[in-house]
Amino acid sequence: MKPYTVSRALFEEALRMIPGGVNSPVRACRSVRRDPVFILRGEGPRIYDVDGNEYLDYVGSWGPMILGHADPDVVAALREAAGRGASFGAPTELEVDMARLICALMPSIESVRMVNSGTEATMSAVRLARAYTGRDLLVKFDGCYHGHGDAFLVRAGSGLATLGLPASPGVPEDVARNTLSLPYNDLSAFEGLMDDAGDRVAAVIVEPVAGNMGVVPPATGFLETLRRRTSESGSLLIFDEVITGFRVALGGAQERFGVIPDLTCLGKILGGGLPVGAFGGKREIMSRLAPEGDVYQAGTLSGNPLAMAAGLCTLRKLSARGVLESLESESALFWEGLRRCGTETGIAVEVNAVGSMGTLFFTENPVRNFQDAVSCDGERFIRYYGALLEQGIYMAPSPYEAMFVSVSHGREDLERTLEAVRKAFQGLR
Ligand code: KE4
Repeated sequence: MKPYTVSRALFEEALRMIPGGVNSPVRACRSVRRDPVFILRGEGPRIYDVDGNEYLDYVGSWGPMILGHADPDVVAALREAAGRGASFGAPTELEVDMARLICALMPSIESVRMVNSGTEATMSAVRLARAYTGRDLLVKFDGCYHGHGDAFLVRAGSGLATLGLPASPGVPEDVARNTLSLPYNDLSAFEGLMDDAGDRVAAVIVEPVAGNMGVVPPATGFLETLRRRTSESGSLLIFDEVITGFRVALGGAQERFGVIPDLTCLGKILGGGLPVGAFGGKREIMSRLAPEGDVYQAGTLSGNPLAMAAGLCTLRKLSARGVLESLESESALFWEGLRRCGTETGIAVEVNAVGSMGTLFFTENPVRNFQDAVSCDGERFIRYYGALLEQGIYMAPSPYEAMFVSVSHGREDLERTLEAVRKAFQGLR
């Protein structure tokens, strides 16, 4: 790799004006003890840093870039929309097109509201659930991350887990006390809580496939039990599909696993790389939202034409015959290849994956919840991360994130990555 001269100079200047030098904590690469590289551009599965280094990218902007970077059709759609004006603060046809497409792809969504981030989607969905049920308690699961809204910063995953922050200062006690967090996949803990307090629970929010403690699939019966007990208790089930939506199936995890939530939160892929989020569900619930109802939620740039144009183009390309199926089968070969790298080099690894999202854990035990994830070998991850980066493979700088295969990753890209992983593992022995 070429020296990171320009990245280092930019980071030094950024540190003087931006907290931690980054606009989102996990980008700072602190947990892997490196300074971040600054990215100049991307194309397909590749990104290029400001020092002229090339990388195969498995972060994909943390999920949105499922088609790969600078997809020509998405760029053309963006150019065309930008030429007509970036934002009007008034309804546009693109928003109707997007609502129609979301409702068609996810039939549990009869009505949907666009917002500008996954965090806005989840915090709005919880406010709506509390209003609709007249209850306050929120149930989440350890290691799941639903954005940085106050209600969610309790034993959360992603950046909080990466930085070892169990919660966050600034969240008032009387907010945190209304959020109960249980071990993911722990049916007895959940059943016990619902036995004791189910009639006070406004909503249960879950990543139907966890992606923020590393990837952890739902155990058999987990989602079904959440569905059954929330229905019985009059609580709402909220699927946070910000990562899984349009990835693990066009209709998200709810299509893949056949469990239907009351509300769904979306983001990432939905905007094709532009700032976007959405939440939706049964019309009876959504009709409580202003201006139809009395639950307030708003946003200057919600449904803005640029994000709609990029998102519509992305979803339409994903919906083309065979695209997701091919991504799924290529990804399955890749995850199997990662497991084989461990076997061939004698490095104990577990690879959890659903569709094109997956995580490699340095452990010889299954990883079924947050406690399992934090028990993995963090030092090995740090050495693995650095060895891959030096070989031009760009992974998430945290063991508590997903890696994403995109439509643009070719078989030879994946093979090259496996070769680099094999070399990295040899250096770990
Ligand atoms: P945003 O507010 O960052 O758009 O979305 C929050 C969010 C909600 N729900 C889930 C399941 C999510 O994964 C996220 C955000 N994901 C992280 C990475 N796993 C964003 C990366 C970052 O914080 O920089």
